[in-house]
Amino acid sequence: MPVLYGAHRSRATRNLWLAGEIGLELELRQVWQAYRLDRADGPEAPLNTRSREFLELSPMGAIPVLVDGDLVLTESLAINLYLARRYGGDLGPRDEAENALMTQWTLFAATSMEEPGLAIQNAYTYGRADTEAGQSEIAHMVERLGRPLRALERHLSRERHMVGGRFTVADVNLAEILRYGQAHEPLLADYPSTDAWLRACQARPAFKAMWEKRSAEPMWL
Ligand SMILES: N[C@@H](CCC(=O)N[C@@H](CS)C(=O)NCC(=O)O)C(=O)O
Repeated sequence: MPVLYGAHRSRATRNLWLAGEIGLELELRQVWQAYRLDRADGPEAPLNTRSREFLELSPMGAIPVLVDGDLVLTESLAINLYLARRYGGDLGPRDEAENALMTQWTLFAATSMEEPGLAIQNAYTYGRADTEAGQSEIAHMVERLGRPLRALERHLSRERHMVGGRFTVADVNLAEILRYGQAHEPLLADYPSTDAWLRACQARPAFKAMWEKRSAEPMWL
C-alpha cells in the first residue's frame, strides 16, 4: 500500500482528497510541520519536518512525501498527477493531450495562484486581516490573482470541468489551490462560474470526508 507522509493540515489534503475520490487505500504516516510543535527536536519529539529520519525522505524538510514501492516522491501536485495516472482511471488522463492539459492547469495554479492565495490565507489565520497593513497586503494579493482568475473564469464559463468534460485530478489540484483565497470572502464575487465550480468540487463526498479529518486535527501540539 502506498504510504503518504504528512498531516491533514498541510498540502497533503490534495493527496488525501484524491485518494478518497479514487477509493485508494493510502497509509497516512503523521509528520508534523516543525513550527506546529512546542518542541521539534529531541528524542521525545514526534516525527516532524526536522526529524533526521524524515529528512532522508525529504531533504527540503517538507510534507507531503509519497512512498510507493521504490518510488519516493515529493511535491504534492506531482504526487497527485502520479496517483491519478497510476491508480485513478478516469480521474487521470485518457491520452497524451489530456495529460498535457492536466499538467498545464496544475502548473498554472502552482505558479500563478498558490503564493498569493496562501498569503491571503495566512493574513486571516494569523489575525492580520483586520489591520491596515494586513488589508493592504490582502488587496495586493487579490490584485495579483485577478489575471489568473480571469483566465480561469473564461475557461469555466465554457466548460464544467478543467479537462476532458469530467471531474479529474486537474479539478482537485486547482480547487485545493484556489481554496486558500476563499478565506477572503469577496474574492470570487466577480467570477461566478469559478465560484460555482469550486463549490461543486467542495460538495463532493471525498472532499467533505477529507475536510472532516482535517478539522479534527489539532493546529498545535
Ligand atoms: N511545493 C511543495 C511545498 C511543500 C511545503 O512547503 N509543505 C509545508 C506544509 S504544507 C511544510 O512541510 N513545511 C515545513 C515546515 O514548515 O516545517 C509541495 O507542494 O509539496
